[in-house]
Amino acid sequence: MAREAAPELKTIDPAVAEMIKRAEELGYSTVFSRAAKTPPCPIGADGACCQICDMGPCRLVPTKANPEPVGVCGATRSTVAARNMARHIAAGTAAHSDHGRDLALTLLAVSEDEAQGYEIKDPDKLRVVAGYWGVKTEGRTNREIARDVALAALDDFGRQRGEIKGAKRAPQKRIELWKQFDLTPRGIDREVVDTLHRTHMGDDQDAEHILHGSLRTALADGWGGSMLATDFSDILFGTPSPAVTKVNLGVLKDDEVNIVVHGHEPTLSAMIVRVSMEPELIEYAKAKGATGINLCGVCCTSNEVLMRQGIASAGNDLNQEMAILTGAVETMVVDVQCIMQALSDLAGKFHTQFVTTSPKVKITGSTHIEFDEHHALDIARQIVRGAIDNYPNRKGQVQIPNYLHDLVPGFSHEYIRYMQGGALRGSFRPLNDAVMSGRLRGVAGVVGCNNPRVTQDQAHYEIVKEFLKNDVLVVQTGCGALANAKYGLLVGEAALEYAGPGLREVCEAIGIPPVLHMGSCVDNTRILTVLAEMATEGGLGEDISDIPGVGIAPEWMSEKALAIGAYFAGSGAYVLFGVNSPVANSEEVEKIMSEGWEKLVGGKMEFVPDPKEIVRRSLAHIDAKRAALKLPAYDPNKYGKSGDAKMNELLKLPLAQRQAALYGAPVAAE
Ligand code: MSK
Repeated sequence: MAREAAPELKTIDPAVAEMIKRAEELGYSTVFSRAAKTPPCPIGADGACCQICDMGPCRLVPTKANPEPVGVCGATRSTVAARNMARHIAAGTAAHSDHGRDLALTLLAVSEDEAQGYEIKDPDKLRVVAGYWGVKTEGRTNREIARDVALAALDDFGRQRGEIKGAKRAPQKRIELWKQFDLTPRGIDREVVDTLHRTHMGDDQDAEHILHGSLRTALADGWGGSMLATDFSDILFGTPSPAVTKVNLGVLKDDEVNIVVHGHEPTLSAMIVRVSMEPELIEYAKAKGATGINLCGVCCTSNEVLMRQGIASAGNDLNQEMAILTGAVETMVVDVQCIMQALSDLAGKFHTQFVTTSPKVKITGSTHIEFDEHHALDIARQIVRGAIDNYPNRKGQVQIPNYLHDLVPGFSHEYIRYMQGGALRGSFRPLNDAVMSGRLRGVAGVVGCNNPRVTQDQAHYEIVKEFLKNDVLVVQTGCGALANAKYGLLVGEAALEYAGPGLREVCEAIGIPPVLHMGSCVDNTRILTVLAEMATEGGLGEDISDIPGVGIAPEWMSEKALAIGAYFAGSGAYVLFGVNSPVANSEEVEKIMSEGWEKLVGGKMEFVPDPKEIVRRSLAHIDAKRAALKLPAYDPNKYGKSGDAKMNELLKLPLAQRQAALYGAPVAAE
């Protein structure tokens, strides 16, 4: 299928639109202009290109004369599409899991008192997590426990025999199903290597078998590397709970030293947050003519400090260049993943210092200040001081788009449990009851990236609004969460404006937004945990595949998104991807990932470019799951007559009628 170069309408974000215009006026390129100039390769886009050996690359594009082309070795379209997909999933799993490994190493360093500035922020979570890893807690110090937990986690990466520990956190029925079909991940690194090996030239050539292996690799991400990344981040930096903060380019300040953190890891960014509040550094900034230090983020490093420290966000993935285009960013500090190479060149056109920090990531033209957890505070101070020194170097006019919105991030699964009954009686019972009664039609996770091949944020926004109207409670992570935060969907008031009557009652009763921000893209594991809790709570079947719910990545672009989609499918969820199908060249592969996986594991993965069709299929799936559970069919008119909605109606009545409605009779005046 031919793909568009880029949409006419590049974004629905007015702040980004303003910066695109500025870039055009200045003659600078952006991701949008490059997307327009560089149409996607029609062969690669459909998964039709095989590059795994030097007899090719082979282009397996069917023609009238040759409807079933094969590669030089005889590889079919299905083998090639499946192999490409499996390699994407392995790369996504590697990225997430290596992030998890770094956090395990930081936890180990903290336990040995070798990590400058770090501490165990959530000892309660440490003890809960210790239970998952079989580490004894009684009579032991936090450090002793942390050491054993970190070492146990590191063992899971290199495990050669047995199973990863995280897989035991799935519902029992799922654990048995994985065992039956040989899908339980063994070691995290082992599964990545297994996929890379089996997709080497001359190995696995059965599309179904290749994809089966990739499913196990993806599960090693979801229930392994990503899950421990989330857990260890919470232990080290605090388990998120709701707080009000702000999002979009308007968070930049024209009279302060602006530092933007970008990438994925919380390790260095948490230290930058800390030192940017140090009085000596604030005084130093004032001495350079600024009124203070303004820290904000983009992408998922932003999500990490947004949900824990309430640090404002300059936006999602396609906002990264836009922040620099304001001319107001002194320093952009990046760690790993989703960092565009173009940032380096663009930063050079302004005064912005572009700082890479990961030992794995150097970008030509950047300043490299390598991060090392043993000297984290010193490194953070060096970066902040450098930004302050750069403040007097601003060139040209600063132009900060005046757009920003409140949001409420921080809905960890622990908080979601707590908000349904408090510290002592917290459970997932009220959520399950709301779905069972039909007050909530179902639940949806809308996650993932931006992609300039489609209008920025539009699919995220349109799909989520439709879900809310249809009483579907939405949880979001990553750039999807930041997208809808920009348009005001992640605040309590959004329930009044966008939610259907049943969902609105739930939001009013608990006091939550209709869209819950659950963290960064590695934190999709929090959604897995919620689904596992719902499945074991009772009333919605016994497995994740029974729950009336869906997962959507409407504007995906990253290999990590494919790994996430595959681990949700392997856990029993129906997952829909927008934009395009990277396996479009093989109907057989599309069928294996949808019908085949559904038969095998109860979950499936489909690629559906049209957002309206995504909503239609999602609601049909939710209703079918409701019917299978013998729950009442969803009725949009059944609820909405209680709570604030009811009070608002009553307030319109004359006093006597209102009292009669409330108390059965008018109340006599004293
Ligand atoms: S940052 S992986 S663009 S969500 Fe996590 Fe955003 Fe996707 Fe990167």
